[in-house]
Amino acid sequence: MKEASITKAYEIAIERYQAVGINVEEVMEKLQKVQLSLHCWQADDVTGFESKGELTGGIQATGNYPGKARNIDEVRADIKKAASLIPGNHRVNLHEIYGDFKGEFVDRDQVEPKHFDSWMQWAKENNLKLDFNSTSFSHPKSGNLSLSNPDESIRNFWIEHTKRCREIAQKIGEYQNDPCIMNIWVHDGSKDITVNRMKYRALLKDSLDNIFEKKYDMMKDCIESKVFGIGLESYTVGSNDFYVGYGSKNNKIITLDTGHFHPTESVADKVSSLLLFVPELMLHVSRPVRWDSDHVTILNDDTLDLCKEIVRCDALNKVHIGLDYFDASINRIGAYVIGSRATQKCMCQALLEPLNTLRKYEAEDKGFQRLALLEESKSLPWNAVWDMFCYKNNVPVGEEFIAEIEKYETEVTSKR
Ligand code: RNT
Ligand code: ZN
Repeated sequence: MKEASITKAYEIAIERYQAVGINVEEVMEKLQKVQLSLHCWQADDVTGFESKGELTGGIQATGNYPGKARNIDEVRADIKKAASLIPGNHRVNLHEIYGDFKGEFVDRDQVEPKHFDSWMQWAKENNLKLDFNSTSFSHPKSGNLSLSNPDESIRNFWIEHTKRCREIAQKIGEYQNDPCIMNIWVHDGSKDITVNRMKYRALLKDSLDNIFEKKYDMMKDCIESKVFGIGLESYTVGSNDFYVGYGSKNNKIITLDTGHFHPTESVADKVSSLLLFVPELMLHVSRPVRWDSDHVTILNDDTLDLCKEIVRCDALNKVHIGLDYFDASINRIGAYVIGSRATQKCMCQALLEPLNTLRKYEAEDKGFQRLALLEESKSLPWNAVWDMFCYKNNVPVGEEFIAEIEKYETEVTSKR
């Protein structure tokens, strides 16, 4: 797109927003600071480098679009390509199974910080920060229960794994001089009715208490709940109530995955409640279609409402924004870029909301005026601000990134 038309539209947008009390330059600065944590697992359908076995744990990547990353170099190259089409400076979210194991089998209870040395160097070279996740799925000991397994040897195996992951996250945080956000999600659950709901939850609680005994200063713990997994439909040990209870009692970050709630539940509405009781939030921005299908995030009401709530709660510094979807049916790098840019577009709109005026109307009980301005702000020229943001960040403006991805597909991924 031509610079002149981007600038012209931007100047008009500045005027329109000024009229409703918004300083667009300030919004641009705030948007620049919003970091996304790009989920490494979109590059290879949650396979990782530990083994090429089946994906288990009640999650599924459907589709077999050609060009999936097959090794660490390809995952890194694909993430770099995606990042080059996303404005701003971002983070990469690693799972333990993405360690640099150099062809050796390293079991989950044997993993060490050294397996992530090359990731730390790579991230530094590319001006990216890293986040981390322990991995309970796709392992012979995964079964239906990991941290809540009544079999002590299996439970201890996963406790050891998670403790090691926390140490790795701490080392990453120290190296990058920025806390590494470490998420714990375990798939534990039951396909059919269980008569032991309390027992497994008590075991999970004990395991977590044990895992969190050691205190670290350069990593932050988050805990992620879920409604159900495939093949684990009747009961989820780590339910929302379980983790909200655990997190508020133990001051842990709650991870909200937008695909992990009942379809009519508003994840946006949870932000304000949780932030009164837990220190921070982590998001896994996704798109559930009928179930936790992990479709590519798009600009829709759910994502928009979520971003608006973060801004309305003045919580940009308390919410870590990660993405979590794995679509294997379309170009995988394209999927990264669509979802990331969609999230940023929502954040851009959220930051442009004429909040002071809306709040003034609300204080004065002017319901019509509040609704009218909410409606009008939907069609204010936010896209001109977004285009300028992309332009200033030297990434393609608008649909221009499609051609870039096609080129990468022709030159790189189609040859895999
Ligand atoms: C699964 C959870 C979890 C995973 C990743 C791979 O339902 O959302 O966050 O998607 O850890
Ligand atoms: Zn998730």
